[in-house]
Amino acid sequence: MSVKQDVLQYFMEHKGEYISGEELAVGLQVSRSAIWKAVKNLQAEGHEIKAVTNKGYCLQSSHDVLSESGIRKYMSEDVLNHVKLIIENTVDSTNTRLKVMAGSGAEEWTVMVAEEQTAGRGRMNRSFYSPSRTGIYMSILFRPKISARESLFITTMAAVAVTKALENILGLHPMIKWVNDIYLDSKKVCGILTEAAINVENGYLDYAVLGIGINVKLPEESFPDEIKDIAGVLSHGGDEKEELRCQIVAEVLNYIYQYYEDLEEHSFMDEYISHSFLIGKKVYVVGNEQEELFVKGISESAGLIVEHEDGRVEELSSGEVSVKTVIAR
Ligand code: BT5
Repeated sequence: MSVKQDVLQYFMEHKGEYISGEELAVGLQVSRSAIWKAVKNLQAEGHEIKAVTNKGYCLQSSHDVLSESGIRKYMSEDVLNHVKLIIENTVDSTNTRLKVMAGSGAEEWTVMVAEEQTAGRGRMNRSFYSPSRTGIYMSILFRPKISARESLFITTMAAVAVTKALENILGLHPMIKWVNDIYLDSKKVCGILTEAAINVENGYLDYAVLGIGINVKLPEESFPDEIKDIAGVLSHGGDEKEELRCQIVAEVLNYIYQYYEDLEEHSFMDEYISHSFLIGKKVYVVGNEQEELFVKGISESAGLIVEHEDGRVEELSSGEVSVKTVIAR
């Protein structure tokens, strides 16, 4: 661990107490100036650390900052060794930023996490509301040797990773709404957007940028009218877990790393299907609200298997259609 991480750890163990620079230096066996530098860096990351003459430093009790040291603490060894983590305060869109970086040769496993997005994007030019400090907006750069068709499995892999991470950390039971949304209590708490560039010479991807947006807490001003009936959050405050957002980012990366290793095996598809929100429900295709379709299942190629009113069974491809659940009408 770095001095910065050690100092943060020490603060966490003595939360609310004043600790002198000297005590820290002796306790961690580093120089006073190293402590001073670490504290400055932690403050710059957004940790609220109060410094009072003759008393020392004190980590204020409530903080949930997305920091590199906070996230790294919860990463598996493999992820720690591979990820290049970039933390930003405000960006237009982490996907947009990472796509630009990908075009200039950024390495696989470059990960950008932001506190806020001013132009967060969903599929088909829809927007993703990304207010400051209450959500997680993260993107990961991959350079897999797969075809465009296979890139769909980056999205399904991520959906399972988010679901498993939320189960592990918060004991929640989120469901996956085909193909890229995560639902909790019938509200959307997470959206996933995978964007890719194809190498036209060999038909493989040049890169893929996987973007994940999660509503962790209710935004200060609540959700805007357009989405207030759709959007949900993971936590309604109260007894909140320490460093919740950092833990979620790290755990999502831990699962993605594991699944990505055998992306072509689609080993996560069983979990994807067993967490399906739509199977057994009635849906309609956006743009054709007249016909109700019954969802029979999800195929191995991640298509939605639906039964038409006349009994005809069809497999819908996520690239072509969006579906919505039928609310009793
Ligand atoms: C998505 O698209 O849900 C994909 C969202 C991906 C967001 C991440 S954040 C990091 C990375 N950087 C980006 O710029 N994007 C990615 P889609 O399935 O098309 O859903 C979009 C629709 O979800 C909108 O039209 C709204 O109806 C709804 N929506 C928008 N913001 C939401 C929010 N915060 N929570 C829940 N629903 C939302």
